[in-house]
Amino acid sequence: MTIRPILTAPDPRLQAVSMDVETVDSDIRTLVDDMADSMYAAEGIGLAAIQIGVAKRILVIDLDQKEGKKNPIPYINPKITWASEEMAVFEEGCLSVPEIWDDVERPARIRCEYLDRDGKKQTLEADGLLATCLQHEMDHLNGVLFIDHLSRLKKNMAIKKLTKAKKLQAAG
Ligand code: K2U
Ligand code: ZN
Repeated sequence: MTIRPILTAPDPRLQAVSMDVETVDSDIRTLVDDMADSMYAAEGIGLAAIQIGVAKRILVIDLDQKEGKKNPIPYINPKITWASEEMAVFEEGCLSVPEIWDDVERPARIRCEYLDRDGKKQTLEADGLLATCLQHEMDHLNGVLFIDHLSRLKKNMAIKKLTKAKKLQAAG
């Protein structure tokens, strides 16, 4: 059980493009477990490895958290192979963009390929919150935050608020 600190914007490390995992081995499985521990500690439902400073193309998502039941699903080297023309809007937040929430429009349904924790190839068709969360997390793997999808004005306001919060946090 290792809870690792979650990077918060503004932080240049969150803009890194993460690298594919070559081999799904025990080190990768330990990283996946640490990601899940860190996500639960922050009361999130999804987390990308870059959010704990590791530039590998790995996500963990758990939409089923009920009464302490945990079912963290790892997605290693995830790729979107199809996205619907139909769009959906969700109010998004992010553990790396604290205290900011806003509507983001994304494809309503996606098809995704990924490796599971045994390195086995899986395919998935997702809609609803899972489709949104997968796309949000896969943005992280390309150094993109949900605020990058907002208007210039809203994004600049968000960065100003995040920068001020970081300065106050550093001042103690
Ligand atoms: O990257 C993240 O932090 C993942 C989000 C999951 C998510 C974002 C957008 C749409 C669907 C899911 C967090 O794990 S959950 C949202 C959140 C944000 C701040 C604090 C607590 C929870
Ligand atoms: Zn996020």
